[in-house]
Amino acid sequence: MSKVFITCALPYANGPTHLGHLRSTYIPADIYARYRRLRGDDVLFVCATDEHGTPIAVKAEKEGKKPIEIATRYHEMIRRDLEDCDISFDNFSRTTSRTHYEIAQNFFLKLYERGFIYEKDIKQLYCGECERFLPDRYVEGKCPYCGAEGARGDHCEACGRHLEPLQLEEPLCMVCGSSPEVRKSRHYFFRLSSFQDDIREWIEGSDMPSNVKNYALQWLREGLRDWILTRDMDWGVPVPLEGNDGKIIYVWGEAFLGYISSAVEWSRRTGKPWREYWDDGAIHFIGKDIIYHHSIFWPALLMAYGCRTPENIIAGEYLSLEGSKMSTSKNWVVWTSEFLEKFHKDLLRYYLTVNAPLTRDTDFSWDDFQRRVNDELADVLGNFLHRTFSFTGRFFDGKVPEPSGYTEDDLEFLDSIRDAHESVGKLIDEFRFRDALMFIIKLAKKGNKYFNDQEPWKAVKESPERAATCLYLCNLLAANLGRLLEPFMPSSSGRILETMNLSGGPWGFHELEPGQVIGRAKPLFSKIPDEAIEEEKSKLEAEDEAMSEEVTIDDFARMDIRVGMVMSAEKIEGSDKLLKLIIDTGDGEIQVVAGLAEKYSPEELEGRKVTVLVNLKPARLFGVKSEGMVLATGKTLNILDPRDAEVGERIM
Ligand code: B3M
Ligand code: ZN
Repeated sequence: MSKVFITCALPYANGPTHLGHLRSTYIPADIYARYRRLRGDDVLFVCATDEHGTPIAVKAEKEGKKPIEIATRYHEMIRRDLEDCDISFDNFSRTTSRTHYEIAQNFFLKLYERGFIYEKDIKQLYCGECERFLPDRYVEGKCPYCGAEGARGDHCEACGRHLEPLQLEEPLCMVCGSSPEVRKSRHYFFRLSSFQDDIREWIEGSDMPSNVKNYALQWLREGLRDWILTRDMDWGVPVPLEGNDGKIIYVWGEAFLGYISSAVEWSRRTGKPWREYWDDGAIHFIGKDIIYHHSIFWPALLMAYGCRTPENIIAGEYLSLEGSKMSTSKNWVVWTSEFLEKFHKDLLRYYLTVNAPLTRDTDFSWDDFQRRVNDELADVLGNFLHRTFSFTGRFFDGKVPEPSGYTEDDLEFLDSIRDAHESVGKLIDEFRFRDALMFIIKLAKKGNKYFNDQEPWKAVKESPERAATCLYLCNLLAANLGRLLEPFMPSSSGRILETMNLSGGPWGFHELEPGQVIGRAKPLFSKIPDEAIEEEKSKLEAEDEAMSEEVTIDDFARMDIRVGMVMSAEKIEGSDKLLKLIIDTGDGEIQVVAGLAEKYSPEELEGRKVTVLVNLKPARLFGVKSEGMVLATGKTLNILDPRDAEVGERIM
């Protein structure tokens, strides 16, 4: 028996999970963890939500909430999503726990004391309006490489390149929209460059999958540069050194410690030593976008600390949706919770596993999902189990019959049942989850063929002992299928074994006693009707239309644009651009924050008619609620003046 420390990448607590997360990381990790437990290994399987970083802080600012409120909301949703998919974590924590803060700060201090962290003054973007530095996603601008608008301070979505805020052309503050200036600030850097040789040696000597190895070696050839480890922000783990108010540890400088802090929590609860699991080997399951972080940065941090590096890194590639890249901002995704409202979790675990090897990009398509569930789960696996159980019920009084006089065919069939656990186990050991699951389906297919060839419905009248042998072997296969499926589809596995009045057990071939009582056959996998798939497809089509550039009459009609009257106007403290307006819309007043202060004084606007979009989703600007939008020209800021119209009239 060996110990193993298994982790999943920590999901950012800024949104619920979707099928992409499950496919690349959570389902494969869970298959592996369950399998190792069945093998009798001592498994510690942990995760947590990653609750720092600018996406959460920016989202909080937009919603007028505290970052911890956003993080708590999504922590709960993510926890539920993963539980609902039967992901069997031993502990699921948060990087905002007190334990995590302590561990992350101690780690930072130790690296500092050992001389692996040094200080340096660097230039940063600073927003004078908001009086703060603008890290990562607090700025947007034009990408210097591809020219795309809306590139973020850390990343360009259009060309996929990593960016630094200072590289952006025409940068704008994401909070107030003004142009930031460049200022100096003191920061802490990690000496990543000095681990070049050690990391290379470690990668070359490891058994990591080729996608991880090849990426890592390519980056090593390009040469490692030191990493900035701190940010000027208040949302995060504070830098644990004197004189650093307003500085935090960069999210990637502490998130990894979430693996450890989650394990420490588990140790406190169970009294078992997490460190022994780590020292026996850690296996990280991640998505391919963070291979750099896990294969270069994290092991270097561990080396600097003087701790064992991970044993393996398994990186799942991307999942697209109906042929297009998934995008949460465009709602081109299938959310886990929405999926589970309609379909059983095991259908998801099944399809996302058999769809393609983990090391290849693949696509989620509703038609293909339906086809595989209907053809493989219902027609092959479900059918085999159903006919076996109902035949046993009808002709053998619901008890597994006694076999006798094995023929060549019987023996060959028996052999394939006997060898299955070993073959499937070997594939799982190699992280080839798709091949492992397909092996099981093929075995069920073999079961169907055997059943057809033996024709027990005839034999039961002509030579009952042939029928008994056939049904004995079919039940034996059913029992073993039930156990083989446990890592992949734990809930269905449980239902198969329950029907057979069996319980799960260690990984390996299981005998079956004649006389075992088999319960009534219930259909295990039903076919997905076309209508259910059509419904999902039309939901996506609606998104697709919403995404297209053209606006339909209906799109336009959804906008409630009216003639309004400005009842009062005042400046917003701290902003040269914004005014707070109270506008009469004909049926009630709304409050609007408008960027008109550079053109109009409050007095000039009071009592004037304006054109205003009244059903805009409310947002907060400078902490002030805004429920609509006053229409004006882009550069010259001239309001569209409907002086001849009545207040409350709709524009259409
Ligand atoms: N929170 C999620 C991601 O980049 C990130 C992972 C952290 S793992 C230590 O996919
Ligand atoms: Zn600003």
